[in-house]
Amino acid sequence: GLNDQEWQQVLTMWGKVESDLAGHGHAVLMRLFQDHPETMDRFDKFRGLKTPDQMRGSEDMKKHGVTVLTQLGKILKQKGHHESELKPLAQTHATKHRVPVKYLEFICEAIMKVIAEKHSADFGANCQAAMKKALELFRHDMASKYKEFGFQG
Ligand code: BLA
Repeated sequence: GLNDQEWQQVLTMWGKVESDLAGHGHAVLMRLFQDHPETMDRFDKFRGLKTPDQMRGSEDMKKHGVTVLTQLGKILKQKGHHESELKPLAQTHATKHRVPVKYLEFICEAIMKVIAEKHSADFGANCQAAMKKALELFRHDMASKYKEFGFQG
């Protein structure tokens, strides 16, 4: 797990993400779909988006970005005691959206990159390491819940 100082670094940084949740969320999804185009196939609702310009202009993508980062923020704020926030998310992702653990890793990488781009001055090595640990914990716990729902991920 993370120690108090690491959680503090994570949540201080998250405060900066929350200053423009929609902008960060949209950038994360743009980055995810650009680096790993296959992840887009999970989304029926993004089927019509073919070009980066269409993605940039998509209100739907912006909205989903807010959904993603709002839920992730709720989880991070539990500082590891996130069972009740994580379980319903793992359930839909295992049984309905069928999102492989590998894709969770891809989006976590995209989140790290977007924070690094938008907040380079405040995202030093220690803070990066803390955020990476928090996202690894999230993924690890999602993966174990996946198994409880019978999805190998
Ligand atoms: C939907 N994803 C959702 C929802 C939430 C999240 C809260 C709506 C409620 C639900 O269906 O459970 C949350 N999504 C997250 C979080 C992350 C995220 C916390 O990406 C990452 C930190 N979900 C993934 C990944 C993909 C994904 C990596 O985690 C795809 C590559 C897909 N999420 C996905 C899909 C939906 C969804 C397809 C349904 C979207 C819709 O049709 O509205």
